[in-house]
Amino acid sequence: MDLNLRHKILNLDCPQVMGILNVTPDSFSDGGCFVTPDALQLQIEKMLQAGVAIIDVGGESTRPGAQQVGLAEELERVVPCIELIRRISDVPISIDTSKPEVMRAAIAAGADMINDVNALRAEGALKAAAELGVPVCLMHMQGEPKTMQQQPEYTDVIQQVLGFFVERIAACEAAGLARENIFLDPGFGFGKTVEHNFQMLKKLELFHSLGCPLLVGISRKSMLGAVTGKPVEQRLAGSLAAVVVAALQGAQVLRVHDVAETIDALRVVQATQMEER
Ligand code: 7PJ
Repeated sequence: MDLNLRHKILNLDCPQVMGILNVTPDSFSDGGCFVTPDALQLQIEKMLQAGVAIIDVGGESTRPGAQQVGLAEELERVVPCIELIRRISDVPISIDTSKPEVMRAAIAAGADMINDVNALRAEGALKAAAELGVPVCLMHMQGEPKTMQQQPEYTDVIQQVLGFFVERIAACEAAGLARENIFLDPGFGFGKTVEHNFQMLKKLELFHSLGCPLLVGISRKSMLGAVTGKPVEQRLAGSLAAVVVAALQGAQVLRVHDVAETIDALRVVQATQMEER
């Protein structure tokens, strides 16, 4: 299975690494790290050198309790960053946003894909994505970032997330998006308890049933802190273990902070999987 991005074709038969590039002053694990152009460029070069498949640029933190960011400010954060990456590389870029205006500006600046934690539910987002014609990632979230961790509740988290995907895929297809351009992401930590998150990770392969490639973001998340007792800056080993669990169940794209380490871990997984999926 190949994914057609504007700047490259990505082979999804082996797991690919999406590197997180947060240009926000308040992200939970690396907020404020890359706000100067030099620090930003260094981080980009580090990811490129490690062999990142996609760089995910985000200008609005969606961590629990995070404040929303205005349109002008989000544009000001992400557009120069995308332009900077484009000046030095043709690496595929995804834009982590829920705002249709940011989607359009980001694609115009050189991004190749839309990553929306709100699954294109904002007014105008479906239309923008359909017109732009690029691949999209639909992530599941219960509630909204400000309040989503207050009391997450499901009778069956996997079935309910699958039901959400069925509805969003139908909405996307009705709006003119091609199904082969849709990634699904169960949304670890987005309106889920630690138990919900591990139920989803344990049975991740069930999410393949809709025929779309899976994108998984677990890197450094609090579910890992809950079982290791480690603060966010000490969750690399936990993150790698989680990535391996996801990759063994066929997750196609892994969204991570630690690109080089994750690529090593995935190479080891791949060495044990000689036949193709
Ligand atoms: C995710 C995301 C995720 C997708 C964030 C963080 C919080 N996009 N954006 N999946 N998480 N697709 O980086 O931990 O899990 S922001």
